[in-house]
Amino acid sequence: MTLRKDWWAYSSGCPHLFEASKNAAGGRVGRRIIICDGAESARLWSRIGTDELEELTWIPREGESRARPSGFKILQGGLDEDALAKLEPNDDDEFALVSDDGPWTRLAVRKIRKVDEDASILVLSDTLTEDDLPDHPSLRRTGWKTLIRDDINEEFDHLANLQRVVMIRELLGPRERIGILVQPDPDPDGIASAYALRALLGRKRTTAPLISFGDVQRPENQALCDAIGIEVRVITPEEINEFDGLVLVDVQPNVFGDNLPDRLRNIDVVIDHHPERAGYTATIRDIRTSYGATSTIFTEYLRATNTEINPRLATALLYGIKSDTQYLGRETSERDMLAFAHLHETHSPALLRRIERPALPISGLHALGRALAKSDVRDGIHILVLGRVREDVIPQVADMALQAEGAEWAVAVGTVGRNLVFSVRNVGYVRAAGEVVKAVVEGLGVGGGHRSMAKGIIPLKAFREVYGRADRAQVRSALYDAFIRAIHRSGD
Ligand SMILES: [Mn+2]
Repeated sequence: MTLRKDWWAYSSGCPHLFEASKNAAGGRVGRRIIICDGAESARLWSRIGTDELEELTWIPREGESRARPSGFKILQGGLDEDALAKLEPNDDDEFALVSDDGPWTRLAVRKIRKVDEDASILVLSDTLTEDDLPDHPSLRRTGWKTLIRDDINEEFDHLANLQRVVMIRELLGPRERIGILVQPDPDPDGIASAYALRALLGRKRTTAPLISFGDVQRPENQALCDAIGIEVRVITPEEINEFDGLVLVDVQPNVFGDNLPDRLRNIDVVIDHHPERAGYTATIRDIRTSYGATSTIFTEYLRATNTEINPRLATALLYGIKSDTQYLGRETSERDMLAFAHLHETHSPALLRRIERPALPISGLHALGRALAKSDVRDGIHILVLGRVREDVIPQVADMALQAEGAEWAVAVGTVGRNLVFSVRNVGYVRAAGEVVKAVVEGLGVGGGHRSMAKGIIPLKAFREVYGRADRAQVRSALYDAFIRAIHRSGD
């Protein structure tokens, strides 16, 4: 039996290590160069307080006392490229201009661009609007007198994300056909992220198709594609050469095996949250291992660029975060929470329901009816024996079975092909479901999972060899005994 790494999960997640943050928005390397247009704005800024790697400068207005606002240095030479060049800005540095003065701000942007053409610039102003400001791709504006330190940091995070998107757009803009590659049998996080990238690039499926080496298989992932209207095109490794732009989303090339085609060793962009892998080059890489979902990165991109997030896109990304983090439970960062909250405002609950509750076949409901007639909860274990059913019915029944009064464990078991397949759920504060299932199938089949959800497969043949028959009563009592033993097994 060959199994994918997360084959047991119902809501398909992608397990990955939880590492320290080291990315554009998190582990800052550059300085922030703050330039205030006079003593008043400088004083207001010093009240907000200063952060690491912030260089505070001000330029006195005409006739203004040159008394130094605390923490500030005067920008010697005024608003001039020589003065700015003395600050020795490098590529990682970011600028902030604090001013309500239109001509001053426009001049400042021009001068900064002379020193660093692609500079990231945050304009903090309560009176100036976007129309008052010069066109510059990496420029953001926000009001500021009501801001506190956290808001300022958030604005700089937006600015860093904006800069990323500007680079990606610059790189991919001239390309004719861009392939957005997700993993084989892509999960919701990959699908939603790829869909968001296309929105960010302002492209259509003809010039930026979502591509994969393997079809979308799970019913709930297919439901996502159907509900949102997303097409994932399955291609062969040779067809990858038809694209003059290649972006990998929620995946890195190592996933595709050891004998990679050249095109997959040299890609244009990778955006992912799995641990960084070697063995390939990418012109732009944005890998944030502290994030619970790639969808969170894309939500930040969309926000930073003020790109409209319509209800369909919001629903797809929200579902991507929800399924990769198991509803903000597992490996979730504050970033995931913030993105989730932002998406929640615009998502469509009706669409989300359609995705999360895939249609059950009537035959599956009949099997459920028969199983319910015989069900009871003993020692906190609720077992439903379904007989022969479509495989996707089993995890849905397990979800439901945990609602039985007194149940700490729910087990739904069905016959699929020549196997007994069972899904397990628990209330979370008991022994980990994955460990228990491993113990239950020991010597009989395969199994594994998370803390609160797991799956096991036992070939009917193996079951009969041990228990004689494989009728419903026997399956129920054998599983019950095995679960009791596994749950109460001492030690590990
Ligand atoms: Mn993911």
